[in-house]
Amino acid sequence: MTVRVGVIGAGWIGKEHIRRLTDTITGARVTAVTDIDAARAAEAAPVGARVLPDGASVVAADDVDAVLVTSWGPTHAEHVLNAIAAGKPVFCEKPLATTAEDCLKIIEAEQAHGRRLVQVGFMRRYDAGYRQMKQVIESGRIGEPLIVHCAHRNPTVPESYTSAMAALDTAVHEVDVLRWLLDDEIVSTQVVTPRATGKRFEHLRDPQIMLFETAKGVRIDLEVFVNCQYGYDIQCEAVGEEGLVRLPDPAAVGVRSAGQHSTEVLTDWVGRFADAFDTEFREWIAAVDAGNEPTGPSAWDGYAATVITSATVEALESGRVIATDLKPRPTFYGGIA
Ligand code: NAD
Ligand code: ISE
Repeated sequence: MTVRVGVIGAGWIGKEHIRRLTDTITGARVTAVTDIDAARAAEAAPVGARVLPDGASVVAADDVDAVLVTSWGPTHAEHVLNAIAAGKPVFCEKPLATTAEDCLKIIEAEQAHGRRLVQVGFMRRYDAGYRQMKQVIESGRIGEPLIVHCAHRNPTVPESYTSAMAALDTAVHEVDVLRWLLDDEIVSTQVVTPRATGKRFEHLRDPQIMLFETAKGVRIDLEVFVNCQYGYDIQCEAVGEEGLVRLPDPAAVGVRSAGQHSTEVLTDWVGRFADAFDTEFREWIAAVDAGNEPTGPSAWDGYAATVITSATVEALESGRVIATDLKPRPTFYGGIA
């Protein structure tokens, strides 16, 4: 069967995912697209797809089996709740919702429905390097993890990017992937700010060093540096009792030329995680097609990420260590991973 997908939000990543569902993944077809900018929706809609006036009409459409939400974060909760009410599987780009209250409404609605319908777009869980790291940690080869060192660097960000977005928009990926990698929960968060780079818009705190503590006592340091200039660079190294495991850099040829040996550094997340996005959608479409619950990041993971990143913003603004204060995890959502 072909899964017929309706897309809400035809901006940067909406277009990327429409292209992916149309040209890369088998078993899916985009049948409806909407955007508050109708011209953008028309431009992004593949041949044969209808342009609909709003998210509610996409969710309700008879030729839409599953919904993809790629609109702005503050609009996600409304679309996800509509999809749950219609009993349709919904893939929501991160964040699930911008407030803990809205995430909890989604969690309640999904539990009332009785089975999982929601998957959140934390694609790093589908990256081959992170998956290998998880296998090594679970095999026990490095012993119990004790410390994780991470860096999340973007070359530049636009003037609209705020200091809070370092946690809410950027570090949110590490928050999710580390909870999954360690099978552990983040219980406190703190931010320290080194000397600010001169290559930033004046209002922005950049770089930031985030310090997380997990329930098992693992300490995580994460450098978020969104004006690093040189490229898009994701680093992660877990140190255990008997060894360490490090995220591989993307494969790149070594070039020897003009007296130098060099390898390329990628410049954006689109290229760095292209394979992860493909795998993420392949697995999601396969689950929808088989009538199974999604196996990827759940509404609970989306809730946890929103609570932890919001606490990190509070930590930045107050200079204090902030407890993350998550609600007890419902059995409906199983274990951390
Ligand atoms: P964007 O601004 O390029 O696109 C968003 C689009 O949504 C715009 O075209 C806007 O007109 C439309 N829109 C907004 N509200 C709408 C609504 N209620 N109904 C229909 N359309 C609506 O933004 P983007 O970079 O594509 O980001 C979109 C989402 O994807 C964000 O939540 C962002 O955090 C997430 N994102 C995830 C990743 C990742 O690595 N997984 C990367 C980039 C963006
Ligand atoms: C963006 O929204 C993403 O999700 C990217 O993966 C991240 O690297 C970037 O910092 C965010 O702004």
